[in-house]
Amino acid sequence: MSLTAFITGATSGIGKATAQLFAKHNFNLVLCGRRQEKLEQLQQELSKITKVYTLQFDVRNKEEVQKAIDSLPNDFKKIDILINNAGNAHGLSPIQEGSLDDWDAMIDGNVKGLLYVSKVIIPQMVERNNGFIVNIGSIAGKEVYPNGNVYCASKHAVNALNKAMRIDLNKHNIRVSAIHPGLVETEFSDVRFKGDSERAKTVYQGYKALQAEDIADIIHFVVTRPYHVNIEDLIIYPTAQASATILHKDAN
Ligand code: NDP
Ligand code: 8X3
Repeated sequence: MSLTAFITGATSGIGKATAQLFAKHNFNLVLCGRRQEKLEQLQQELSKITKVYTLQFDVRNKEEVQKAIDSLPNDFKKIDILINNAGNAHGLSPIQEGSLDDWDAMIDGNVKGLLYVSKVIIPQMVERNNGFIVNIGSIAGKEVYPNGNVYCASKHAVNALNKAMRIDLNKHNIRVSAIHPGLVETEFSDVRFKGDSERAKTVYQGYKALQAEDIADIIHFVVTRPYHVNIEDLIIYPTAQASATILHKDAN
């Protein structure tokens, strides 16, 4: 029987690539995001190859999260794999110049949103004594870089929660892993720079950045190990990147 994967932030980037890859491998999919038209496009594309259900909600709104997950039809209620991927950076400025709205968006989305979704889904995994949670962190959750302040804090929280989940869920036979990418070319920088696509483009110029498909491939590897194998976490860089702050541009 096919496993069901529940992917937050499936409307673009890493989440979308993961949905596309998992569909090819016959996972049933619950795909989540705020942009309804993107969810519909994915539903159309992927329901040709697997069973797909979409849920439109904002992870920052705990009532919406609960209502959306409660509304799942019977065929999709049993979630085998939760991929906590939804998140973004908002802004890149010294802490004394940071915007409170940006800070709220990052703490509420990247940290509290991940918790709200997990809180609704974990009990069924505990009850079944089986399940897998993949948390998408970042190199920003392992290091702090200039002007990254609150985004880095939010991803350090994801790193801590990943460890916390593994400890607390250990006796319930639930696997918990984190993926910590470096620079991945997605809509991430467009969002960080609030639609300034020229500035966003420069982030990925002068070297070959990771692509969303590279990370999807790693996520698929992690969730397809035998059940007794649990990868704690993985850091993945583009070859041109050596740390959060060391990037070799224009090498060729
Ligand atoms: P994208 O901007 O391409 O995708 C972000 C996804 O998250 C979208 O599907 C978006 O959907 C969803 N999302 C954002 N905020 C919310 C919200 N409040 N409620 C529901 N869904 C939300 O970026 P990436 O694919 O790059 O990002 C995915 C994850 O990977 C994030 O957690 C990011 O921090 C992390 N990451 C990214 C890296 C990079 O360099 N790109 C590197 C390391 C980690 P919608 O707008 O439809 O709601
Ligand atoms: C995204 C990668 O380096 O912009 O998490 O923080 S970085």
